[in-house]
Amino acid sequence: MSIQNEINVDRRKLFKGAAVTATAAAVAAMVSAPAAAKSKQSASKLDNDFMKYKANQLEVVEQELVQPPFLPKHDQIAKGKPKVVKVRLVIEEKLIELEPGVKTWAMTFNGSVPGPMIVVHQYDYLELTLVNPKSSSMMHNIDLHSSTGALGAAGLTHVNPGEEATVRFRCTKAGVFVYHCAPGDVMIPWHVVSGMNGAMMVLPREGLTDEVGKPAAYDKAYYIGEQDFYLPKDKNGQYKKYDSPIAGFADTVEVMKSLVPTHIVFNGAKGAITGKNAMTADVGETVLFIHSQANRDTRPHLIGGHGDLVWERGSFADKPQTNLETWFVAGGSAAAAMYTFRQPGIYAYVNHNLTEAIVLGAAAHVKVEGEWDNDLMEQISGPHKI
Ligand SMILES: [Cu+2]
Repeated sequence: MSIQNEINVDRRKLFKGAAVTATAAAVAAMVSAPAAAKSKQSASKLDNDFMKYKANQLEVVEQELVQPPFLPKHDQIAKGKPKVVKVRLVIEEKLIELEPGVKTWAMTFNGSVPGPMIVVHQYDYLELTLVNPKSSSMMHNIDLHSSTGALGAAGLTHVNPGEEATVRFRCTKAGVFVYHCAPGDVMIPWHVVSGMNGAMMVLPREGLTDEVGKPAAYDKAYYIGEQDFYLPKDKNGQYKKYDSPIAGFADTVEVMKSLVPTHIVFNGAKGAITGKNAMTADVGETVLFIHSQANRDTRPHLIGGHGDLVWERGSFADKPQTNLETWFVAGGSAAAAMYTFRQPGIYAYVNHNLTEAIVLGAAAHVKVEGEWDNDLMEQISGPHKI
């Protein structure tokens, strides 16, 4: 047995919870040198042609963020060297209407629930300025799951009302990721379920690829942010109203503890992505749907369509799954699904816990125009008496 193997055997014993004897402690000390070398080696794996450029050598571009379900203008295939992509998120605490007559205090990035989608390419830097206007009533920050570093930048971005902070990080992982406010303790879930979250897409530099590695471009992309809300009710079963976010804090936490949401909606309100605000596509167009849920598991389904390619857990380093009927989004993550529409009509895009979709609000529409294909579906006989 080599020295390295002996060390490994002894490490396993150590981790099995054997009492730490003087001998074991000595072995642990011996282990530290090779372990350090190993970690240095794996860290260096990140080095590549793109990582050699540092932020001060790169072009700086500002990304104009837009309200969901839309994405900011972006190239699917990166051009040239990485860039420093600057974005500005302005916090806004505001009353929003979840359904007619039912208002709640939301905490938002740029005024929308969810916050805007940010799009960069792998190895770009994101330089994010978080602005907390004087008009806010409390401190906020941002934890970006796309970033690398303790607390996902949350520890570097605590901003009190009247303050702003800027953080820059290298986007080393390609995929779709959640970001959210995380000010500490019970404030974390409260801010998150008050709408203070969004998503970011880090595209591979060569763009997306299918299950066999062929390019997989999209004609358009939409961002659906799903949000669970926990609204307190009075003795008569009516939703309570509060003069400020903090006034509803204690009652809301009590409802949150039940883990039973009163509303589960897409883009901040029941029906927000239906009717004149429905997503649109033409037959033959390929659409990328990005779906985030910062707090709770969900399961998107496109009624009458499929997920041709689905990055269910969000990582673009993994091959997409193909032809899924429903896909799973773990709470605290985002997923991407690509579909080429084959038939016209109004498609419902839902959380396929159908109570959550139909009763609580997690449903949207895609209006698709084009020629109907009878070969794919045809009514042979309409409803008539048996
Ligand atoms: Cu916050």
